[in-house]
Amino acid sequence: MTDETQTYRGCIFNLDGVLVDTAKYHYEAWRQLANSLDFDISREQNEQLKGLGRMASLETILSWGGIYLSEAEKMHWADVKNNWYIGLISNMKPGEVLPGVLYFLRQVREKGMKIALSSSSQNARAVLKSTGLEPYFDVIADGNTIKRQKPDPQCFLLPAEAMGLPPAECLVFEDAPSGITAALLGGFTAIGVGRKENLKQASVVIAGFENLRIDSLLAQHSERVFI
Ligand code: GL1
Repeated sequence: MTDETQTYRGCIFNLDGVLVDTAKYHYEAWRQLANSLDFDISREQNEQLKGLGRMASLETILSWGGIYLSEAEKMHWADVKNNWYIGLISNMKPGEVLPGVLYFLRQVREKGMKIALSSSSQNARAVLKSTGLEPYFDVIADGNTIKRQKPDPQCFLLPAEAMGLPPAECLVFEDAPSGITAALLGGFTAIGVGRKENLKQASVVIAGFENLRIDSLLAQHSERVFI
């Protein structure tokens, strides 16, 4: 049960690189695509793809390689990359959930808060299933339902609405700078997951979920009083 003084009643989590280490598989598959077109992409460039959906990622990568493709060719390469990615995630196990995530999700549940996923990936459900995370979520918004690219706040407004909560009562956990901007534009409190220098706009930045207490996060944001 949430108590009456509790400001936040829901948490919205990004997936790739926040709850599971799938970001490395996306990078591997995108890199394989770039290599097939005779160029390479670096880890630094890959950082800039964070938060972008499939076609927007492809467009960005092609522009780095100076490659011009027809719409039909782009669809073809997006499918090729997706098949590689699906191959890479097909053997994912619960052990690939990032440290501390399960314990944190349980704490959120015990607080009586709702839990939603917000991911630009169309493969989000498959990842949740193979890692055993799916039962923790009340709401799943993914690349099949979210149509606008971050920093548009649609990616968080949709799951908040589906949880029946206003943005002011939700904490968003996000690793992409464009996702932090999206959360703030939508009126959410943004918790950055990763390195402070990349996530300057976030209210708080955490390195990950290991040893993280929901109570201490709620205490840090208790200035917003729920009426
Ligand atoms: C898409 C992109 C990935 C990544 C995710 C969001 O996933 O292809 O590189 O940016 O969105 O985390 P997918 O192809 O699975 O829809």
